[in-house]
Amino acid sequence: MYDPIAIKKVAEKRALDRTSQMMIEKTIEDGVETAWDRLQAQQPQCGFGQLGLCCNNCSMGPCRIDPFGGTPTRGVCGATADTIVARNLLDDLAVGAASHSDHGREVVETLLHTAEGKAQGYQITDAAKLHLIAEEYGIPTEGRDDAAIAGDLARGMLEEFGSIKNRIQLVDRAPEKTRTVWQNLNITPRGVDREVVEAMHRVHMGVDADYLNILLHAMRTSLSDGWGGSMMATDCSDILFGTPTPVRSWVNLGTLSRDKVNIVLHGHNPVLSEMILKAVEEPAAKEAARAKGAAGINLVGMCCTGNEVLMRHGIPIAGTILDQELAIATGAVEVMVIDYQCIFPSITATASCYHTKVVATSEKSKVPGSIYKEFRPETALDTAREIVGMAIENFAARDPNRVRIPDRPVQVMAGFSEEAIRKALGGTYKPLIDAIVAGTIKGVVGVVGCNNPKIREDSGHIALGRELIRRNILVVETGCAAIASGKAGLLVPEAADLAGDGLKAVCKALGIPPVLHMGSCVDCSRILVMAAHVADELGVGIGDLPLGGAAPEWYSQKAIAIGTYFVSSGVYTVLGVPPKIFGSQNVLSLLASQLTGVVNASFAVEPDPVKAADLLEAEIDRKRQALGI
Ligand code: BF8
Repeated sequence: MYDPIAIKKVAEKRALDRTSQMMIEKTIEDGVETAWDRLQAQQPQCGFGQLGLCCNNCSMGPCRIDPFGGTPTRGVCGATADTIVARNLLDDLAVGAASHSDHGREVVETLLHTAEGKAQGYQITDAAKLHLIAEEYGIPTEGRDDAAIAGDLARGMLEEFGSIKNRIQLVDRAPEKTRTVWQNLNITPRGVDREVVEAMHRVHMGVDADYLNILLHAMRTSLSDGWGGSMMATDCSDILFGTPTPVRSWVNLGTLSRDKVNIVLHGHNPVLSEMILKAVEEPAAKEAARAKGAAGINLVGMCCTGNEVLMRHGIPIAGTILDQELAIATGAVEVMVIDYQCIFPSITATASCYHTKVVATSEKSKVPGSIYKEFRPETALDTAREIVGMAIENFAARDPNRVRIPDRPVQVMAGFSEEAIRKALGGTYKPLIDAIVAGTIKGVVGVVGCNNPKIREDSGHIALGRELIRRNILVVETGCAAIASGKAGLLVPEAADLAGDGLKAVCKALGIPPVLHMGSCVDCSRILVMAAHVADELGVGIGDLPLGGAAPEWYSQKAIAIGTYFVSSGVYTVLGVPPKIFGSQNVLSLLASQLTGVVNASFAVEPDPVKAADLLEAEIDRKRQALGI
């Protein structure tokens, strides 16, 4: 017999949000394993691995280096701590850059299929953005139809992946001063695939042994993601599905419905989620759901694909990466549709404790125990209808006695694309710049990234976000960080009351929240574009701006890529979870201090959110001073 008070205490320790806590309690009562239980089972975690000192790259190993200066000091091949730590970091970063960029490639391919009339259910929604980007690529637009322009643009972008040009096009969006820094360091990204392939080459035994050289390539690889693969994902998603504008919706596990068929969209690519949304909205689907005794169909998002449909359509979002098992534990999810990234391989084991069906849709991301429905642009809508039909059928299998859904979803305002922010400011960044110069707003910090069961869910994001806005620092967010802020009520204009007087006045005047939801993780590219516009208006580089970045609860390789392209672009970035680099003093001091002399930004590691806010504010002050404001 469980002790309800003890269970409550465990839940409170694991998560900040009450709805997540309620479902953690249910997982314990139901005997369902979660990431927190698995983290506990892994204790103590490998100390060599945590320091980055374990090398498992080849079969002369695995090797490890004594972190206390004893032996062994080298792996079997002769690699030192510096080499091993730097190589492991590049390896992780390349995985992250590849994940964002491969997602980007699929969106670009869908644009191409759409242009060629081969994609079922897709269309060009934002023709104005299509024209603007086509012009950047030097593609003629005058007198041509959108399909022809889109075809040329998609082909031009696909060429960027295996480019032979030595420089990707979207780099031109960066301010000249920032581009010059990259040129001088020889880290201007050449092609998205090229940088990742070269990273894989460099980490092979007997190739790059110079930690500095390895880290420079890590920076270049990250830039090919931020200003390449991710930026293309954002741009082409906007062209296909619309550029987000402010929209109201709801967030947390309370968005699941007691009397409707619940479908959870989990993963990253809007190419999938947009079609499921279309299929759900068809009258025939609604009718079929009613015929099965349901009050309708309730579509909710999870993780970044949830952010995509929240941003563009106001579809409610159930939660972050750590909420995926908790959503199933409500006992009310008929189908969880997955594509890729941040999907626990154990999700089907969780689903098997209830009636939930997990439907995998990507050929590159299959999960044992799931039902596989391959999603291809040519047959997308048919497949989406089939998946929705499966969910409706499964409603009858729901056991009402095992259903528990938390009350009270929280309202959010999302949809702050770079274009929407500029529009809210009256078409130019001048009002924001004026407010920054006047000190009404001290600076801007991008709080991004994941949840990690090592940190009480959402607590890092929320404490940091609140601390920053209190100090008159505008916060822009993506990914799970933005979802966390939504749950805590920071994504509504009324949250301006929690901000310092200056930021509060600006938010009230514009009717915007002090924490702006800018989208999914690939949409960190929106933050780069916003920074580039502001820098251009001031005639400086991004590294000169009073900006900061933070990933208080990060876990993924993608977050390493994001953090590194932030820093490489000139944005000082504070991590709340230590990266696996503490085994090399040289790597540490390069990333945490020496980089400042080169890109005017560096990394810091600070798990305490208030101290992290201190660091970010100090950096903002340093940059304000240098700008003479
Ligand atoms: O790409 S923030 S846990 S869901 S990796 Fe994953 Fe991290 Fe969430 Fe989105 Ni991003």
